[in-house]
Amino acid sequence: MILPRLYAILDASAHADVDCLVAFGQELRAAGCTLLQYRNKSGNARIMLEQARELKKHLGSAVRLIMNDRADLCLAAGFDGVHVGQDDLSPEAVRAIIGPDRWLGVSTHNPEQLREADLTSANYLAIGPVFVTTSKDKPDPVVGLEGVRRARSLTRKPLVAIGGITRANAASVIEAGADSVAVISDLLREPRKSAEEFFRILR
Ligand code: TZP
Ligand code: MG
Repeated sequence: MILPRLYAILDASAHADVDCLVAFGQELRAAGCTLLQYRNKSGNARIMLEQARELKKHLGSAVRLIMNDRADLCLAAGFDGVHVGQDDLSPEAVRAIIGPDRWLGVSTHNPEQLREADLTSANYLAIGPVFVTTSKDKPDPVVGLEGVRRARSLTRKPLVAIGGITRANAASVIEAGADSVAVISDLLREPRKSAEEFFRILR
C-alpha cells in the first residue's frame, strides 16, 4: 500500500456546517488529495454519521475516506478505513470489526507505542506530534524530527507524520523518513492552493 504525500484531515470543529465541510473536502479533492480523514471530537454519534454520509456521498468515489476513532461509524457510513489512537479500541478490536480490506491506521507518540503498533495488522502508523500543534486537546510531548527518524528506524509500515506540519516544514519531515504528512490547520485558509503547494513541495 502506498500513501499519498499529503493526508488531509477534515476536522469538523473547523467548519461551520456540513455543507462547508463537504465544500472543503471538494477543494482538497480538486487539488489532488486522495486520502481524507474525518475527525470530530465534539459531535455526537448521530451528527458524526450524518456528516460522514455526506462526505461519502460527495467524495467517496474519488477519495479514500478514513474515520477517526470509530469503527462502527466507518461501517455505517461506508468509509474505507479507521484511524485509532492509544485510547480508542485496540487495533485488533478494530480489525475484527472492519475486516481485512479496509485500512487501519494507528497513532503513536513514542518508540514503545510504535513498536507495539508495528506488531498489529495496522496498514500504516502515525507518529506525532512532530511540532507544536493547536489542533489537538492535550497533545502528547512534541517528538521533533528526531522522533520521526526514530520511528522510521522501528517500522517498515508506511509512516505518517502529524502535528504542526506546514508547507514550510513538510519537506524536512519527509526527509526524516515519513512517507506522508497529515495536516489540519495549514489547509484551512485556502485548501486548494495549500494542498497544491504541499504536493509541489513534496513531489
Ligand atoms: N494528532 C497529533 S497532532 C494532531 C493530531 C490529530 C493535530 C494535527 O493538526 P495540525 O493543525 O496539522 O497541527
Ligand atoms: Mg482517537
